[in-house]
Amino acid sequence: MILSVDARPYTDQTLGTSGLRKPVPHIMQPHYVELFMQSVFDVVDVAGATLVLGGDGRFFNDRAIQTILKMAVANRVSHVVVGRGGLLSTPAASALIRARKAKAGIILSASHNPGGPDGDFGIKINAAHGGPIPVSVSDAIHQRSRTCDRYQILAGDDFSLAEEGRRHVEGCLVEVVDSVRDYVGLMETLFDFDRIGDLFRSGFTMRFDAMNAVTGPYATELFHRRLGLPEASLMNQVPKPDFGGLHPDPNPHHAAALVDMVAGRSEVDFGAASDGDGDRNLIVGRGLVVSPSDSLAVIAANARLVPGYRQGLAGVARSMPTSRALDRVAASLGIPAHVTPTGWKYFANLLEAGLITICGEESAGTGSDHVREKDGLWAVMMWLAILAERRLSVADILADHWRTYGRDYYQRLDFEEVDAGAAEELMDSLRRRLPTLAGTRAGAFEVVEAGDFAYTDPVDGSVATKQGVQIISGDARIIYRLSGTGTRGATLRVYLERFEPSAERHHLPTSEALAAVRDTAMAMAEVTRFTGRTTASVVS
Ligand code: VG1
Ligand code: CO
Repeated sequence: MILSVDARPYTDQTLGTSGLRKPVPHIMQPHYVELFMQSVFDVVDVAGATLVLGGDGRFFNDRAIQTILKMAVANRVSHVVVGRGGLLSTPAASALIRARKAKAGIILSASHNPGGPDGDFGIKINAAHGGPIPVSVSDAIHQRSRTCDRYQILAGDDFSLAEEGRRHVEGCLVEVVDSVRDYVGLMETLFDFDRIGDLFRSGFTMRFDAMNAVTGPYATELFHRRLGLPEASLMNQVPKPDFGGLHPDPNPHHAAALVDMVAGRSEVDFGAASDGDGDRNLIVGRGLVVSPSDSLAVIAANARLVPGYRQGLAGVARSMPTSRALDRVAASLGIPAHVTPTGWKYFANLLEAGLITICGEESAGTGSDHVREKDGLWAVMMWLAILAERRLSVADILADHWRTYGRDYYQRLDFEEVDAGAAEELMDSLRRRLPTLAGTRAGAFEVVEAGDFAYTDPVDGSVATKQGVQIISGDARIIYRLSGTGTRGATLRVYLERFEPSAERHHLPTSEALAAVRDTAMAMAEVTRFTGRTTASVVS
């Protein structure tokens, strides 16, 4: 039986950089998920459509997925493809949307944010191309949610998601699929598994940290069962609703155990980790953590060594705050390098139009045209494939890269949970001073260009403004922007970058190489005066 339920609309269902994201107690308010999903179903017009549904297994994943399934049936969706146990990584969901020609995908995740009853929950909506919906659609969903006061839902028992299978309910086919199989099949089309297996057989050692999140089952199948990595080389590979208390953000701060083992004590050759929903990656070598911006540049420079990319790259793209290391590779390959605002939706358009093959962000998201999302395990596979071909250490691959292109020292400072009003004031104050900043000097830093990043999408013509304040001084660059994924107060991100052409100066600790840029960045925006902070909460 289909019920029609009346409820009072919520007015705060805005979609940020990556969908709806809220603290768990907030999202568990009566009818909150239901009204949001009804708005999605109304805007996307799902009657008769195929949908893909799954999540990263965090607290409330199991409840939300039942609600959404029952609402999908009530809204006359004709086919729902759902991951077994309610699990799907973000890149696996993207692949399934494309393979099944679904109209949309619903991914239950707050990505790299902590989980558990006091953590965060999120709902990401993807389009038929497999990537995040464009801003025009997320705006329409938010608009609809402001007045949506009734939703349709199937009354009855929960669906069993424990085993693969198909069930028809009220004209809707609910199909539970293996969450991993299709994804690993896709990896097989891109990589030479035997060559990577040879690398492991040669004595090369690795640790992969799934951070108790969704990539555990994927990593077990891919690295252990298919490529022969010993199971003991996998860490935290069983998904847990609270991520075992870990914060599943693969950066040196939150993946400290892995970083200490590989980069600190040099106990293994290669370490990698991914985030809550499996779209980010961290790459670590003996004695060093690879900066995500460098990782992107190395992957692009070496892509032709990998079977899936033998024919070369159509173009590449990075988000504006990502370091310019990628641009140097593109210039040397003679291919276009696009610069987009933060968030994968912009890349999705470029990928869809065939303008780029590989793209990435400084926040440890890297991906290619095999899906329309960033893909953590794909990035790890790219590194393994490159290491298998070149048989150099991670440190030597980087040193060689920097010798060829120069080194872009890079660091991101996150000031988390600062007062939202104060953060806005800081940005407003900077924006007001932009016209007068060019030509000013702060120590060695002479401002050549100062602006607020705006982007016109070459594919759909949409315009995004106020995407981050960028201050450029020849070889150095400072960027300020506010996070669109935080759920408590505001998070100010300050990005620091300096190009160093000379190989003799490629071995400085990053914080030392960027000390002067950091001091300038703190002073120019008066970070301490506005936020009360002298140091960042997280440095990555
Ligand atoms: C952050 C990152 C951004 C990334 C986004 C979604 O956004 O900086 O690069 O695309 O998270 O990642 P923000 O607005 O907080 O800086 V995830 O792994 O949600 O899917
Ligand atoms: Co993520």
